[in-house]
Amino acid sequence: MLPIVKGLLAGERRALARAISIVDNDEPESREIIKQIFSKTGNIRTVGFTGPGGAGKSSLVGKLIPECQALGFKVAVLAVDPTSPITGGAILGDRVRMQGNLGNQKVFMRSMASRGAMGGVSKSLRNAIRILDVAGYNIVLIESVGAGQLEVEISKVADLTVVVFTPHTGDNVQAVKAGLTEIGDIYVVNKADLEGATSLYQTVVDLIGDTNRKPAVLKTSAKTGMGVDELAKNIDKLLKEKTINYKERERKMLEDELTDMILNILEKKVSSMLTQDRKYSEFIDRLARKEIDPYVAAEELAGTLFR
Ligand SMILES: Nc1nc2c(ncn2[C@@H]2O[C@H](COP(=O)(O)OP(=O)(O)O)[C@@H](O)[C@H]2O)c(=O)[nH]1
Ligand SMILES: [Mg+2]
Repeated sequence: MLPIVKGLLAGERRALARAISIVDNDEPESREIIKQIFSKTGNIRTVGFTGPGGAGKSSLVGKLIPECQALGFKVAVLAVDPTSPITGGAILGDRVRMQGNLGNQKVFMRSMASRGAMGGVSKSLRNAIRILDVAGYNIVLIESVGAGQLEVEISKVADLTVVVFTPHTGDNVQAVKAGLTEIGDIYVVNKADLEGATSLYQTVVDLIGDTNRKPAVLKTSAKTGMGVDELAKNIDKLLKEKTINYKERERKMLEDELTDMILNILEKKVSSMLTQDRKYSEFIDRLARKEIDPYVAAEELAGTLFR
């Protein structure tokens, strides 16, 4: 067994931080670490937090940490920001710690950059979650700092997704509609201490709360703490409900992961085959001379690759 894996199983923080760096940077050792821990995984639960920047995700996660700990969870927090060159907690350092977690020794917090190939975020995250799992954590709160594709990638690895809105992020109805109506298991209108929160809450209930899925819609204030305990209870309840079918869910997640990994391998293989194939540049020449069209060129080339 690798010393770092021994450290992980013993719950050593340095081993944990190092192991997460290794998978985040996709270092060669990741493969051996995952190989040695994989059979021991499957116990941790994951909650993703998404929503516009400034909605209060970090502040809310900061307040949720002690609430989740009070419910008996051993809590870890991951912030994912592929646009930031900084790793190791700098992004989280600000808000989460400010929310009274500075002396909270039990929580593990970490930022991940996960730049690189498409699917890179999901890959690093899946492996970081496994590492936290064998290190004894049983819930991980994942904050997505970016938007769009990142939200989709995080929802692929999260058991539950919490979407956070706030009355002060521009056109609210647009924000509510913009692709976030499908992914949330819980919707939160944060900054309930500010004006406009009640009307936004009503908007969200009208647009989302009444759909077939009937997701919970809650009001919180990360500033005053109002509603945070309710949010923690809802998360706990939903995780318990989903745990009933957990093996099924895990199977689906593993299927997604396997597909991602195979596509990744094939993409690399095909790129290198193409660049080495003389026919490839011939076809490009013929395309440039307009002797053939792109459909014919692509089909013929693909045909020769997979003969
Ligand atoms: N008034 C008020 N301000 C809040 C609340 N939650 C967060 N904020 C403030 O909103 C800003 C953005 O919060 P942050 O947690 O960094 O948002 P994130 O970008 O979604 O992570 C900060 O200045 C917070 O102090 C809240 O419930 N009420
Ligand atoms: Mg944040």
